[in-house]
Amino acid sequence: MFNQILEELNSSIVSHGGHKVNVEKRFQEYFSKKKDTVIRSFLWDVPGFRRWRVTRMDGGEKLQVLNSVAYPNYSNEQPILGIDLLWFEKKGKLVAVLDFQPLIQNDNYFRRYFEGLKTLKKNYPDFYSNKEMNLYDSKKYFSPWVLFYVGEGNNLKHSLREVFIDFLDKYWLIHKDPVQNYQKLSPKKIKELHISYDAYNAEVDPAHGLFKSYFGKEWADDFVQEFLFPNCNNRI
Ligand code: BLA
Repeated sequence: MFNQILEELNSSIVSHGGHKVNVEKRFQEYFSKKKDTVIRSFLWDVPGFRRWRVTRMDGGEKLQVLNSVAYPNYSNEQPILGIDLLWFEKKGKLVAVLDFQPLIQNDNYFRRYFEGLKTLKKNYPDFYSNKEMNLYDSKKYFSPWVLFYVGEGNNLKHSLREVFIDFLDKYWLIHKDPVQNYQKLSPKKIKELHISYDAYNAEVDPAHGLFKSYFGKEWADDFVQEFLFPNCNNRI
C-alpha cells in the first residue's frame, strides 16, 4: 500500500538535495519474533533540516506503516513535517495523519506558515472529518488544518498518493507570508520546542505499545527513545 508513496517521498527528498545517511544497525532493519513483520528505517541529510527520519513497517495484511518526521534546523522556526500512515488491510481501515506541526499555537505564526496547508482543505474534504483525537492533544503540535482520516481505506475520493504529493509540495513551498510586527522565535526557543516535541511524543505515541507487541519491550524502548524521538531525554 505505501511503497509507491515511500518512493514519492524519497524522490522528492532527493530532488531537494537530500541524501541518505547511515542508520544504526539495530534500527536499520528489525524482524518481529515471529518473523512475519519487518520494520526498516532511514535517515536523510537534507539542506535546511537537522534530522529527517522515515520508517516503513511491513506486517503483511495485518498492518502497513509509513511514518516520517522532518525537523528543520534550529535556526528555522517553520513547522515540523509530520506524517503517520497506517493501513490495516484485513480490517480495511486506514489511519492517515499529515500535518505541518506548529511549534506554537499562535495566530500570527499560523498566518505566516499555513496558507499552503489551508488550501488543501477544500480539495480533500475526506481528510477533514471532525473526528477528535483520542490519544494526542490536538492543541499540542497539531495545526487546525491537520489532514486526518480514520476509516474505510478503499473508497476515498482522492487516492492517498495524490493527497500525499500535494501535501508534500505545499510543505516545500511553505509560505512565509509577511505578517506585520512579526517576531520570530529565537534558535534557543526553537530548540526548546523541538525538545519538548520529542518528549511529548515519546510519551504519548501509540507506536510504543505496538512495537512492544511485535519486537519486544527492550527494542521498543530503545527505538522510541533513541531513534524516533532522540531529544526526549535532553534537558532544556
Ligand atoms: C495514531 N499511530 C496511531 C496509531 C498507531 C500509530 C498504532 C493508532 C492507530 C489506531 O487508531 O488504530 C503508529 N506512530 C505509529 C507508528 C509510528 C508512530 C508505527 O510514530 C512510528 C513508526 N503520529 C506520528 C506523527 C503524527 C502522528 C508524526 O508519529 C502526526 C502527523 C499522528 N497518529 C497520529 C494521530 C493518531 C495516530 C493524530 C490518531 C490517534 C488519536 O486519535 O489521538
